Amino acid sequence: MINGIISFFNIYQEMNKDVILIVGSNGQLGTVLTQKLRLIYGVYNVIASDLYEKTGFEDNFITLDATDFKAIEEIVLKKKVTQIYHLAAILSAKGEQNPLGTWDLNMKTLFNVLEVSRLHNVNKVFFPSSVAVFGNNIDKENTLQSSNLTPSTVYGISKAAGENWGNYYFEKYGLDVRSLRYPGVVGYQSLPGGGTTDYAVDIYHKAVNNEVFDCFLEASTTLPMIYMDDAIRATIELMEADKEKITVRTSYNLSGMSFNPEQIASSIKEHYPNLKIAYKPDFRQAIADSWPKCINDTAARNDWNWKPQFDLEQMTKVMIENLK
Ligand code: AKB
Repeated sequence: MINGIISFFNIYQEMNKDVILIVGSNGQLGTVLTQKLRLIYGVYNVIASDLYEKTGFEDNFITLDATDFKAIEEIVLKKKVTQIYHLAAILSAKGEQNPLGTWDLNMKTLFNVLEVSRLHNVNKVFFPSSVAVFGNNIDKENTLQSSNLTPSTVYGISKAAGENWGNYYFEKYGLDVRSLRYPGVVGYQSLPGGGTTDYAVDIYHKAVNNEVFDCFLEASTTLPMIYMDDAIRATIELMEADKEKITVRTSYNLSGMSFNPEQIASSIKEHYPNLKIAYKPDFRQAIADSWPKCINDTAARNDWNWKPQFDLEQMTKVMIENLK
């Protein structure tokens, strides 16, 4: 009798649980998203994958090169994957060192994920886009959802194209692709790599280690940013929203806060008054200058009730508490 109840429970659980594959789980967002999704769906149902295994993250991990279609297909079939979060990409600053290689990698991995999902009935796909899809010809103070997309980097071009491919797969094949245009993400749990907004994470590490911070942007360069908890919550809220509520099938503008290097430094100086900054703008200045300062995310707020919770002061407090 008890065995019968247990096996009924197991079958019930099997039938109702999504199996999620995270492609690019070692990255800044992937590291934290994997942990959060595992709290909701369980470790067994959230498969982490990346090019190499990271110490401390070996549970339910598969080594995966996402440029290899067959390798993704094999995991999806073997593990009966129902959702894919495709996080692997080369970011804005690093991408400019190798434009064609960046285009190849960002697009090939996306096509592989979309095609495998279409062929093998994956229910939902998440594709991260970015404020990098915008370029110089927009209103930078209140960048609307419908603003022109004229990106200044190959990363931005690949994200703008990716958004349109997501929309195409939805319109043509009914594949439920969902996407957010992330601002710069700031968190203590993981390090970004190769982005233009990375300075806003690095500055906290330098402050708590009492080191001078060399800032590659000018003091007055305002950019849209978001605290990690808000970024993760937005991602999960979008993915769990009812399908009929999703009216934007390219990618939703997403806003958290906006600040410049001088403002983040002042908020850190409340805790570390001796923080020293040397401003040494490099090629990343031109990238930052082409991006919005402040994002209008009315569509996300209206469609699935998005609301950020962290401002600069609160973010600085949590960052310092966790890093020091
Ligand atoms: C970058 O700086 O490239 C990323 C982004 C804003 O997409 N953090």
